[in-house]
Amino acid sequence: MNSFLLATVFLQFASALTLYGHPGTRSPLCNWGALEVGIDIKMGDLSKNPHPFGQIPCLTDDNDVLVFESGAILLYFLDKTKDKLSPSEAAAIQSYIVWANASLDGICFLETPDGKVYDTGLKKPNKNIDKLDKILEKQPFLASDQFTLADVAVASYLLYVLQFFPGVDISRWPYVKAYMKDCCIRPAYAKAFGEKVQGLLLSQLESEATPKKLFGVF
Ligand SMILES: N[C@@H](CCC(=O)N[C@@H](CS)C(=O)NCC(=O)O)C(=O)O
Repeated sequence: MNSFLLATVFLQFASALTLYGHPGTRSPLCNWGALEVGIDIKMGDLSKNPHPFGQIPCLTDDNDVLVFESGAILLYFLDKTKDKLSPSEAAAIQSYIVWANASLDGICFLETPDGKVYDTGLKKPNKNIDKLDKILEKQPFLASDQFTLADVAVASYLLYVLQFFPGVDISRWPYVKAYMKDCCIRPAYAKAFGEKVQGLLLSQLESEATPKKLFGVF
């Protein structure tokens, strides 16, 4: 092997992004984001998960970079790909990623004081989701007329609600519901979450019937 080839192989190995995660948790949303923006990641050995609080997802890059919190991982992907975006698009994507984690998470998943998800706030009216519906009445995606990491952040949480609370009635937000379908139908969603999850969610988004409970701990 000549030295150029050796250096190329070394660089590829050195810059490998490793995600510590598991199906049925938040980590597939990071796989979804990586697939959508064309970033290669490999899955790490969970027994070596370096997350400081022992949670998933967690990402490492170049051996000395460690990113935890699903939103921070999406922001890391944004940072690596933002040269293709205008400053206003990048700012909007960043804002929606933080909004998904800081506000939408608490609406979608109601937790006991010890952090166990016991219900979803989408069973009741919500003024922020009303506003989201109004935004999505006017535009197909959140930060641009194209699908972006903003949509990965927001749609993944909305779709997790259907995964963990199947049959929840979201028909009071028709534009949000249509948006969830447009995001769920994407090939990268199926690749990250599995075709079975995608099929069961799409059947909920297309019909009023109560579907089967899916697996997973959130
Ligand atoms: N806000 C964190 C939440 C991470 C989280 O709660 N992860 C769960 C799986 S979805 C977990 O690792 N639970 C096990 C634990 O907390 O020990 C994020 O978005 O990454």
